[in-house]
Amino acid sequence: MNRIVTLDEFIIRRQKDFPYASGELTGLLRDIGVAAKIVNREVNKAGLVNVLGMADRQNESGDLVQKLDLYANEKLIECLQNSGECCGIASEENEDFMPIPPVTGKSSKYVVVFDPLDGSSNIDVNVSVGTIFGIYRRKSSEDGPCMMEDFLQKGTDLVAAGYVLYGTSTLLVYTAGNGVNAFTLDPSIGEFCLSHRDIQIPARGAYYAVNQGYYLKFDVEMRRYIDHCSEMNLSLRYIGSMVSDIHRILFQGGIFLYPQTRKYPQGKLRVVYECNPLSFVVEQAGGKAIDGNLQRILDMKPQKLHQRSTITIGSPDMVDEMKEFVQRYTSVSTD
Ligand code: P6P
Repeated sequence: MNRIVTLDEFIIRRQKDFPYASGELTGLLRDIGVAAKIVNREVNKAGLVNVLGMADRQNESGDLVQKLDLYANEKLIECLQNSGECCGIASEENEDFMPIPPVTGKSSKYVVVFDPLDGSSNIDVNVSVGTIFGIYRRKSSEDGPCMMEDFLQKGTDLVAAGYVLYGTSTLLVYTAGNGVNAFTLDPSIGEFCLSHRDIQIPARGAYYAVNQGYYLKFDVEMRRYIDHCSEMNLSLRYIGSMVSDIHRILFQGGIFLYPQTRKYPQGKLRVVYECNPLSFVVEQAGGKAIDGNLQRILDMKPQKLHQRSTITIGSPDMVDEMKEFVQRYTSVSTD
């Protein structure tokens, strides 16, 4: 039987791979792991809490019932604030970024971005949701508080990124730029344990993920590509939770698309909180991620904190094929 390797042990062991690591990144990843355990506890009883909350607006401990994504947001902020391992936070739930004053007098060199509970509309119907996070080295001077420039960095500048999937089991998947590893929460010991080492996304897969309901709203070349997926007998798997859809593709191969629509002419998904962290993970596993202009997502320089983008992400051969398909169709239609 393989020896259990906990997330903490793995992170600390990997820290030795970075001779100049100060332990701050290790501390940050551990803080996110703690927050994930706390959120997981509430997600697992959310249906119950929602029912109790709807009955008398209070849960069993007498606290006002909070929407779960606000709860997750608060817990992540709390865990990151108390440790002092980062000097700033930007959350999809908050309009602006939050400077974090030094806890022990020393200023941290990292900032953290996250979507505390992606796909939270699925909670009420017991479908998987997830937390997405990314960690950047600050660019502003360590003499003062973090600045907006620290959060508007390209995805290529990410130091670490990952997600927590609250599904049939709870997984934490992350990369620090040297491969992707997954840890499954063992509730009996309250630890994330290494369960999938050095994940490699299949070059192609049997699934495509897109909101088929928007088919008639997509540009014609995107509709033709989606027709091509059907002609290739791919199976459509789309549950409205990006973390869950990407997780399936990371493990089994496939392609996820969120093209532009009239409602979301720039695309719906957020560059800082969703596209960049998940694209970093997928690229580290051998996959690809491009935007509607067929440009690499990670090369994009965000101009605003809540900037949105179109995205095609997944197996490398399928993303390349989609790119060629769209280029060929666009060139033919503009000739
Ligand atoms: P639509 C959830 O709200 C989310 O941000 C992603 O997790 C998900 O992939 C997407 O939006 C679903 O959007 O427009 O298909 O419902």
